[in-house]
Amino acid sequence: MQTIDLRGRSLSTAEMLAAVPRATAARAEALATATEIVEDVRVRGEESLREQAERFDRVTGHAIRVPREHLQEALAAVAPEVRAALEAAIERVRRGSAAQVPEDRETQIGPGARIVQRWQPVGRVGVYIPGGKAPLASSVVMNVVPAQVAGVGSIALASPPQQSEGGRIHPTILAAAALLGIDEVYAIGGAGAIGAFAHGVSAVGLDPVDVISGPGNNFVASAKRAVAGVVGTDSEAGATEILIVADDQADPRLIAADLISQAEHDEQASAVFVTDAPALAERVAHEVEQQAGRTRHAERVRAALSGPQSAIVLVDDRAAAVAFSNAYAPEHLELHLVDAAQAAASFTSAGAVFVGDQTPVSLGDYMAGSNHVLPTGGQARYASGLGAYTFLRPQQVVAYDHAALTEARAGVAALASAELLPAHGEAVEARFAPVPVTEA
Ligand code: HSO
Ligand code: ZN
Repeated sequence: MQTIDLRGRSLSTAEMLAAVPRATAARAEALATATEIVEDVRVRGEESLREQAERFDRVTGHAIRVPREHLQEALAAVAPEVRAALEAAIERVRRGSAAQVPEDRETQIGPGARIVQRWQPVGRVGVYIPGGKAPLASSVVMNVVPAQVAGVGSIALASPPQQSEGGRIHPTILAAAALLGIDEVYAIGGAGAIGAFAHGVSAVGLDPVDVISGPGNNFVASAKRAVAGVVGTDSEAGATEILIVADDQADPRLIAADLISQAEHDEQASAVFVTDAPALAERVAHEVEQQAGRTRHAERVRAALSGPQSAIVLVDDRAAAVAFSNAYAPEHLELHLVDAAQAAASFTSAGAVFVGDQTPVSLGDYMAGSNHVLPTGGQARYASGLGAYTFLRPQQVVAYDHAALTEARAGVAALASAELLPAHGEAVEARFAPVPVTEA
């Protein structure tokens, strides 16, 4: 890992971001291809999906709509410890997500004038789970549970057909879906799945959804952009990021292990370590070298850690570490600080904050009860992770009686006339006109 020494320098946000630039995906090209794929699915439906399966997944003649028996077979075959872990994760994420459902609130604007702020679940959700480098069964939990907690009545899931599974979806993904009671599952991959969810494919019984969520590569993210305005989508998840802030009391072994844990996802993953303790920085660099050589995906990890998107960053003091972290707005932020619990309040821009050295990101990936679908690429400056609220729409329900309308009558008349929209005023006045006598 490169070391970047920012000590003695006062940098602007732009300069801090330039010091450790994120890996940029080739978005423009992917967007053009993804848009074509989505459009082809809209126009040609099942035929297009089968062609894509042959081309991208090397699978033909598979069941696009997964039969219920396949789900049950996968559930029966899953290792007992994996099943138990999935069940525990579901329970914990369900409890964590319940706090994300706001209470409806009624406001009395005046006597007889009521506004109820209610939170309405969307009707139907499509969850996409990729099949690439790792079969992310935990992502099934992280997407489906908040939708269920929000009260979404209809949830469908799609994941690519696997050549190695005879055209079926990865069995652990199927098992997770079955455990969650999801029985509408489709073996469709990539941008095609996003197009299918957005527009529906009647030949396979797939109705359009209202919101699409779930991780995916550059093409999946681009396809989500291509269907903007047709359906809602969760925020685009790019390559995983971890930023760790530590003081001189921290344990370099744990810091190295956590940096490597997220570098394991992707060559493009960012692992950033920020400290004001130069001796610790050296020990972390050494530990990373040692541990990276021993890990299963050593090559991928090395690529991620040696890229320009990963670095050890030396800063003057805590304030500078806070400034750097808030400017960077990482997907995951770990605080290895003696006063981590109090310090957490200063770190305002991160997808999720992991407090203290007993709270590693990989706990959050599976079992913490928090959600692991989090904003990457600096989106944490303005966006949040996936939660029950992703599937809820705030709506205002307005109810006035005649007396309350009388109170507002003059205001509507004045503003309607000022805006040259007299019919607006007349609509209110109609409530005050004498009832016309109809002749028999
Ligand atoms: N760290 C990933 C999520 C994940 N990790 C799934 C393991 N499985 C992005 O937050
Ligand atoms: Zn992870």
